[in-house]
Amino acid sequence: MTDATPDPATLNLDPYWMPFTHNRYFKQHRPLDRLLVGAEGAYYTTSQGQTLFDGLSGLWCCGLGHRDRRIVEAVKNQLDVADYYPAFQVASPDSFRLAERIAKHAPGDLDHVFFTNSGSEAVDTALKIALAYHRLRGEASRTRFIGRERGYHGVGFGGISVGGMVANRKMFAPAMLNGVDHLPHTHNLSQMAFSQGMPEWGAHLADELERIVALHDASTIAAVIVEPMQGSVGVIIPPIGYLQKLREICTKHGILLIFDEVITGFGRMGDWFGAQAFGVTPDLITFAKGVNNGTVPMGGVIASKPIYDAFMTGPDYAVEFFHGYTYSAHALAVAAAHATLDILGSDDVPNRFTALGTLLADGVHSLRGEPNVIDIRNYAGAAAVELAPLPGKPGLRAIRLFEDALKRGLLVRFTGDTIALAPPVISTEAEIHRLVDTMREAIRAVA
Ligand code: PXG
Ligand code: PLP
Repeated sequence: MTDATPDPATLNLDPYWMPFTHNRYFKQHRPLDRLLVGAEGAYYTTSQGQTLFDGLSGLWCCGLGHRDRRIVEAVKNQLDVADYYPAFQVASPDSFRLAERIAKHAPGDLDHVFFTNSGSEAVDTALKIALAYHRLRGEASRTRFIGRERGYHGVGFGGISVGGMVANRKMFAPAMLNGVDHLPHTHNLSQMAFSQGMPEWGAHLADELERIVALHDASTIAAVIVEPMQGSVGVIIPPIGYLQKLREICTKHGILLIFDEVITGFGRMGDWFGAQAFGVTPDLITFAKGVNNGTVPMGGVIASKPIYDAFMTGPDYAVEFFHGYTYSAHALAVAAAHATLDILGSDDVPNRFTALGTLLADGVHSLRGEPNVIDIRNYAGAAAVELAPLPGKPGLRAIRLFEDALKRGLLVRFTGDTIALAPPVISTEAEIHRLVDTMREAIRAVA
């Protein structure tokens, strides 16, 4: 806190409309331990001077930990050179180089990168690319998107239409994209509770796509969009063989497969992308968050060569894709991304997430048998502990756990009654043990 920072105790909380937050509760309770004033390594500092272990790497975005000097220097140096370059009709060499580097690590023939500023924008961009692609190829009837129950694809109108989190959609039903259908989600406690890694049960749920295709006819479907691992809804790991089946069915029917890798991209799954971790190559990948460790807003879409090529028609002086953002490939975001990719490579980050995942898995699965724990899930650098809801009050037990854990110096994320964990890759073995011990204490405290 600098001298110019107002005293948190008298701070006016009212004008800031907080995103995805219970504003009235927050502002009435004035939780000073939830006012963050600093970040370093795997920890935040609160306005009360307490340190909090960062159990979700920010909101899944700071996987390398906070303020790695190499990223900090890169952004500072960029500011000494240029603050902003327009993105339309001009670009910096660094933007071209960044696209080349990201394409190099993308799976298969995904080799062209379109930059956005968030995951939500990346999703809307990918959906627009899919629609335009089919139209350019003379298949303008392919307009439907297939999402998945419990999916999270951000908060744009496209993203909530294909998304499957009911609270995010119900208010906006009249403004949804037309013709969207949804695959069933793959979370089934009676079949897969306490699975370690990928559940063995559930690949057959991908066959639902055949039913949906038969219902609507393939000629009306543009794309299927799924998160390889569902993050926001509480870490739902794909069943063995499930994503492969989706791929086969999409290919068979000429439907594009979009992997929304906003959470799974850039190391968290133990590989550069979830696509490689799970061994399935989509046609489009959306990314954000980890691309520059959450340092400056950035997202994007990686498109396969055939998709990019389909746009490259018409007179060569004409714009091929009428889409873009003022801040696409923002100079500071690009600088942070180059430094992040350097670290991902030089520090062997994807493999270290696999190693961290082993520690995390051993730790979280030891919570089995603690009060009200009804499921534990994990894959590489992500894990979740699901609690039985309090009767008639879904979500309240997790809120209580969240608040109890904060008092013990641990910041986690809850969704429904599930606690999600995704610590930074720099976490030590002792820190992971401490994370699990704190979870155990908090679970017992709210029992
Ligand atoms: N797609 C996926 C798969 C995401 O996880 C988005 C799109 C949207 O990205 P933006 O940058 O527009 O927020 C996301 C974002 C959580 C949590 O607690 C997850 C996200 C965002 C905030 C919190 O799990 N995912
Ligand atoms: N609204 C207005 C009036 C604008 O002029 C612009 C961009 O020029 C936008 C919205 C879109 O903003 P962005 O490019 O940051 O998404």
